[in-house]
Amino acid sequence: MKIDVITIFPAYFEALELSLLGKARDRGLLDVCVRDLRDFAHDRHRTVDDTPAGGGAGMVEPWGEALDEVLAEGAPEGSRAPLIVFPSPAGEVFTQRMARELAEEPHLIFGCGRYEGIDQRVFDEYADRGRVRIVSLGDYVLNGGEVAVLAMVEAIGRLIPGVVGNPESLVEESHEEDGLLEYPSYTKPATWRGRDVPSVLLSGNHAAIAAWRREQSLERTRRIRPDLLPGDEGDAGDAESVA
Ligand code: JBH
Repeated sequence: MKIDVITIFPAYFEALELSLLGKARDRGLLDVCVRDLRDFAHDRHRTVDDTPAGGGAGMVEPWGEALDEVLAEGAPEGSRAPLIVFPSPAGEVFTQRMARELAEEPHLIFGCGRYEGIDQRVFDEYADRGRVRIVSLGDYVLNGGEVAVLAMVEAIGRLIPGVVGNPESLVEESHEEDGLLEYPSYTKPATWRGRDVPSVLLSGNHAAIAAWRREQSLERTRRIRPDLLPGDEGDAGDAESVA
């Protein structure tokens, strides 16, 4: 998968050199290219604010030129038109379902705007010419799209085949499998500071363990995220829509 990121803070994306995604890049599974929006500014102060001091082209021009350049380069696979994603608190909420959809794309382009947003005409221009999605990480305020894009790239990147070594670990997680929260996990030793691992987990009875985990998932979901349960008001109840 090819991922292009346009940002005024390229340093945020150094984190993508670490850990699993860094390895995926080394192995050629993921090709991430981060570009500085300021390289497309028209003045020597490299202004990308919406009202440049003393007048000028403003912010629309740099966005247009940066996106045109990325689009002109095309994606190696080239088959499907790239999808442009703009993080914004005014977008549709990013979910595991959306991560799965985006993981199927050969080429994603992320445009990181400030909280105040990007000029509407930029969205309109590229929606006319191709595919655009405006996506929010959640109902809280960030200063800009960078942290949202980091989260999305991690959620999407780990779904690319080969990125996570054991594909089974992809399913047995909150929001996957059945759309419920994950059950509590325990490791060794069997007793730590007087706290025991629940005895059923040491019983070797796989059916009993599965039933216990299911009950724990349900109880947790009821208590913390009742909106995820089937039959809840709103559309999040159906496992497919959350998971
Ligand atoms: C994007 O994804 C977002 N969620 C919350 N705040 C934001 C601020 C700027 C860009 C977001």
